[in-house]
Amino acid sequence: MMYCKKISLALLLLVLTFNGYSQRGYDLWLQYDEIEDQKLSKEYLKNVSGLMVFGDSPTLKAASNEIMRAHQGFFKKELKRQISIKANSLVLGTKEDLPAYVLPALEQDYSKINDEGFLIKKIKIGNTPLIVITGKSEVGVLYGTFRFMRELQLHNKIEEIYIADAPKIQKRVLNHWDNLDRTVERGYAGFSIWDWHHLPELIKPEYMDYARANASIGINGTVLTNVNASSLVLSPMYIEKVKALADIFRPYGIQVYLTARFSAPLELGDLATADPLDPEVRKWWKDKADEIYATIPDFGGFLVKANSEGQPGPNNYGRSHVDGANMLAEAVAPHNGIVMWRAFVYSEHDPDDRAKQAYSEFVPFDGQFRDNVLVQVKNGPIDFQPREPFHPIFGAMPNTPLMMEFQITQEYLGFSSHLVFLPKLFEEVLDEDTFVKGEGSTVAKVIDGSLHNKKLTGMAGVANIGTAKNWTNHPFGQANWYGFGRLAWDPYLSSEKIAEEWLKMTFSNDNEFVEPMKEQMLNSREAVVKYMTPLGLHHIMATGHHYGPGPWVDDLSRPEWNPVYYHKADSLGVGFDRTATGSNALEQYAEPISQQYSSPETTPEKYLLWFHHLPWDYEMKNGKTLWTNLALTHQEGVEDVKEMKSTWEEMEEYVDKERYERVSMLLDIQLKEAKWWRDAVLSYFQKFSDMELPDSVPQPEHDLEYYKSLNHPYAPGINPSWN
Ligand code: BDP
Repeated sequence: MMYCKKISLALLLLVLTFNGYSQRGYDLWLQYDEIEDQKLSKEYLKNVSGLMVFGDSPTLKAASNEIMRAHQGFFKKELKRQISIKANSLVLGTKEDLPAYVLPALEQDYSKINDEGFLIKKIKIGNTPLIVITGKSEVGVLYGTFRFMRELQLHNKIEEIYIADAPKIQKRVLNHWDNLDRTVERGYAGFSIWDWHHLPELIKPEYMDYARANASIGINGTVLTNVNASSLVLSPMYIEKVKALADIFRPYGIQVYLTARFSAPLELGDLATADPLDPEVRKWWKDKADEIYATIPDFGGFLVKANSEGQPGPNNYGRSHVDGANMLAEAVAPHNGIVMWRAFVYSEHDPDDRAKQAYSEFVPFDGQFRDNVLVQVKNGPIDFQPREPFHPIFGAMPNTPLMMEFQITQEYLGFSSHLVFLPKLFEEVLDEDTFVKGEGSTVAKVIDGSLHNKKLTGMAGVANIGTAKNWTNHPFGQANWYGFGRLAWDPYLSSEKIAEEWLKMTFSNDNEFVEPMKEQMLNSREAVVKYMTPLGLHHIMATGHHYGPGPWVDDLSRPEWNPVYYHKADSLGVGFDRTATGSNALEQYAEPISQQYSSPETTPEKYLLWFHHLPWDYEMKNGKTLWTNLALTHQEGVEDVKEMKSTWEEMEEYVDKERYERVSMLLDIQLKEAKWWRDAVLSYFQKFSDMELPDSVPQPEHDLEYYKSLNHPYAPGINPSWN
């Protein structure tokens, strides 16, 4: 009997421990860990003795529930709810709902924020000190609440707290490339979190936690379905399911959007055409929009991938992107909906450089889209590479609202196995100068609308979320979700600040942990560029799944699907000549970029082979040849991963066992794969350069044939319809 009890106790402990650990991963950056510093915790408790909420809408309930939960975590005791304001109350409410006697202390401040913004302010009413969290809307109050808790998580002082903050970008949207069968295109964290089969009845707690996490960083929209879309999601049965999700997300300020398959009128509507100028087709979309809005009144609108990679679109009927986008925009306009029309287009029938095609096709349409259309442009002109120059469209469509599309899922950056802190990449793109209106015309200013005075603005991130217990599989993948949200809120934030916040909120406030790990995170993006595609190389991943190196691939049906198209290596050299002697993609950039990058000597070396085809013995700035630099940089990438690993090994005491071990194992994979990249790419290019590796670069472990023979048919993230 005793023995049985012991076993069950041990089992219980095991279960509890296991749950405890998994819970840490599941809770993302909303850990609300106990504040152990007594002085600090006393100061907080002195300033927040109870909670007084004005208003009882679901959004304010969500805000107060979150505070209660956080307070419990920070101080291991419940926060008292009050029915009237007392000294040191934490007061929540919109401008409209706060009692009149509080407003004079805030009046000046409201002018500093927009409708989604918030104020957190320590005020005194007579002798009564209060901290007020307010905004012009309920969701503003919710954002302020999350911000207040972040201040506590970061152990910042609140004694004299004053924060006025508001999002600089309007549509801050996750794009889920989730299919209705729950596979996720380019998803590396399990299956889709949308359990379509059980919706609308079964509401999973994950839906709510997803909404909390997004609201905590200000994300206010989610496109539930893949850009390679199924029209079925627009059928009545699915609209009911979408409604169930919209109902859960609404209190958190999150609108749902769907991808619209352009041929839906044929597939669902029994029409003979999907021609956007056909009156019946236009009516079909209008009716469809009305039907959706009747069920989901705050539906956000549509995201569309048209005439790209085999998807149907207006070109099928001899019509343009403008015809297609405007037709859909007209259908959703009466309901305040928007259309996010993607500029990710290139064609196998166009012999021109793929990097030029989207610009060539879209720029002539500048100013012709309806005002509820955002043209959604990927950060670079090819496709979410470890490094690309910014997309030239950002400097060329001043009369069109342009939406940034980043990829949070790491399709070309090591899937969910590699630690790569993407805000560093995002920041690099946002800080680039397009020069469209002279110096200082940064991509960030195009996106936030300030450069061209645009009302409608947006940023999209292709989600890295799945059914993995910790959402993203790699614990550090969460930082990319977090960082995307933070930059969508404020595209001028530094990646350093984001890394620091995230580390403190997710793991530990201890500087001995935060400082070295922050440095590793900030280096991690450059590391992946170095071991995969240094010096401007791009798209040399194995094809299809994009897992691992494949610079040798040359046998795919479309020329621009083959890596050899991008590096153009031969015995004379390597790189894509995009200057006037080559494809002249460079002319799509404004002066002085087009001038500066036209010569290899004045091109930043990080973009060298993006714009130039250069001899293997070309002398670079450090006096060494291109070949030697290529080899050394790959090696540096490997060394960087080793350093990441050894830094992490010193962090064991700051991290729970499960997350510690998971990251350790993933770093082992990353190191193995970084070496694989170095060895495979260098053995392949050596065939052309015919030059020796520098001494400090180890000889590849295997010959080129070995690397070519590696085959990964079941690498994750592939759309099953491609098989
Ligand atoms: C590429 C992906 C492909 C997507 C496409 C897109 O390989 O799966 O469908 O982009 O963005 O990066 O439409």
